[in-house]
Amino acid sequence: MKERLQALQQEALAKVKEATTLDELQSIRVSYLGKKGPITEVLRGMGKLSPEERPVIGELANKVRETIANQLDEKKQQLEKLALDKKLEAETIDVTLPGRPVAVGGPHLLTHIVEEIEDLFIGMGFEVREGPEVETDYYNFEALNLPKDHPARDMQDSFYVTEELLLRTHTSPVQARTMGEYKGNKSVKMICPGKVYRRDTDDATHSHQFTQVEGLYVDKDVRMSDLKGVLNQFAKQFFGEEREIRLRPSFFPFTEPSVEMDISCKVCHGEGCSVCKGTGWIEILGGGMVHPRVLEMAGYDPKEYSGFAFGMGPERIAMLKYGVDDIRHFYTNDLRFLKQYHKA
Ligand code: 2U9
Repeated sequence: MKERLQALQQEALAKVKEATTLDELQSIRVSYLGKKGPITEVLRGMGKLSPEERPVIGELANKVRETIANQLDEKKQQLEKLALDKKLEAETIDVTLPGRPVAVGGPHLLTHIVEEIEDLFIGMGFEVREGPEVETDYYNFEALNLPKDHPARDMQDSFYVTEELLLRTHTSPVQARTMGEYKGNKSVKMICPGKVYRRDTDDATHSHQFTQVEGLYVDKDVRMSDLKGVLNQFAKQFFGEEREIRLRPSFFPFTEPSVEMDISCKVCHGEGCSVCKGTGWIEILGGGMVHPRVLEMAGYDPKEYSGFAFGMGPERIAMLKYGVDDIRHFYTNDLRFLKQYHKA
């Protein structure tokens, strides 16, 4: 019995040594250590042994089983490691290969323009505020001195959502809301950039959707000269120190008096050319002193407070600065156009 067990151990260990796959190992395990294997058979036949032989053979059989099991485990680990090494080697990544370029987008030209305008006004102490694009009739019109019968309220000019709600036609309601929030006893110095909507037939200079940046400064003793100073500073910083400005009288329902501002033509410096249509000047924005009724409606006493406001269209500004000839380029998403303004 002893010899048989030793022979089985030798035989099994030789097979383990020679095995080259995990499957082979598993079949060795089953055939030597399984329920129907020779060692189990030896243990089952122990009853036939003499009481002296039984513990000796029992101990040896267990030792043989343990030795074979240990060798199987060790070999299994070796084979697994070998398989892993082989896999890792096969899957090696060549980190020196050049990567595939990822197409990266960039901010839209209008984003650059609006951010540049924001930076200049932040530098002059203005805060930037935003508001809803779907507005109430009250904030879009009423609070801005555009009563029910005003021609600008014609259904033709606005996109209505309901009788009382519409897509804002300017960003002025953001300023009316801010004044309301400040409850008539705090100065307001803000700009509000954002999208606005008007029912219009699109062509090279008109769009049913465009961008505005409006500004408002309300405080005690704000004058027209403050408006001129701020806008002059803006024009020179944005378009260049050499540019001159001029104000012309105009009309807006929410400002009185109202003005339009021109900058000197950079091509002819005021002489007159095709860019400025012979006038030497190019219109860039409108503004004026906030109408006393607008102040009053927002809760500010016009005897105590005064203010200036202005508004500009970043598309028009971008068209002037970069010579863009059609406002539709801003919305048709032609990458050939957009990519020209991606900053490195
Ligand atoms: C409040 C009071 C007054 C905003 C103003 C303009 C003049 C103006 C146009 C420029 C080109 C609109 O984008 S555009 O078509 N805007 O000329 N905007 S004064 O006046 C306000 C705003 C808010 C409470």
